[in-house]
Amino acid sequence: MLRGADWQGVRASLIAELAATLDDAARLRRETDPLAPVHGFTLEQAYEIQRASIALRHGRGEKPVGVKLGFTSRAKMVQMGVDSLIWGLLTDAMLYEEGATVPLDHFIHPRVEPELCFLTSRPIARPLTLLEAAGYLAGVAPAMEIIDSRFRNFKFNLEDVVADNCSSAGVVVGEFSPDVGDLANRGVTMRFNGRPVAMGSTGAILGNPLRSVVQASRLASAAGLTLPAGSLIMAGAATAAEALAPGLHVSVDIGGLGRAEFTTGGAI
Ligand code: OOG
Ligand code: MG
Repeated sequence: MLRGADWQGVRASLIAELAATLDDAARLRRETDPLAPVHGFTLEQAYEIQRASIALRHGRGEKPVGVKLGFTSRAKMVQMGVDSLIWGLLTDAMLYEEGATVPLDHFIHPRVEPELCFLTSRPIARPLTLLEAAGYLAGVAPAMEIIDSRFRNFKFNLEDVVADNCSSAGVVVGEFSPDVGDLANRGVTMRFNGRPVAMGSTGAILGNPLRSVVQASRLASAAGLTLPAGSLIMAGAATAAEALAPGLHVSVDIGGLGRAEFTTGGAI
């Protein structure tokens, strides 16, 4: 029988192994089968796998740039069949220049979704209230997230998507505006080659996307992390995601905040 210390060792090596599986899948653009149903890890362990996979990226020189929230809107929960708010960690390798070409051969089966991106002005080291949140922000920008689940056919349960760093793959951020006070009902339109493919309101994000900052502060504090000044917080998608294909001009317009855009290049 394994004693306590041995169990710890077995568990730690399984977490490292699953983190490497997901990291390889992302690096080599190779889908993997679901892991949670086979290995039966908990949500807490899923976050440990996520941390371990991000540590592999940091080991290759990638730098932390902020966090992303997932499933902050009904539209996303319904599309993916997962109904809990989740969060993942962003690195500089995931930043794609706004207005530029995003090579699709970096991904397995990429999708894009319209978001808002916050920029923090002060370190966040404790849970914030909604009233406090604006005081910790330097600005907000129209943004899009490119998600690319490492799981076959983009199918996963809650534990698997958390272990997979919440499908994080790319972030495109437009120009920051300093006015973060009144974001609860701005129109959101995402277009492919000028044709609207997703429309909604920023209110779809937790009723008010500033709540994503509150949630990020809570989640980071609970995990013992401080978000440094200058961190990005991706608020979560306002609408369902759309599959990307080569040769698209992709844009998002957010009322009063302007536009973010990119084109897709290369084959998937
Ligand atoms: C998981 C990530 C969800 C969002 O904005 O809700 C997410 C996924 O849909 O693959 O990023
Ligand atoms: Mg997202």
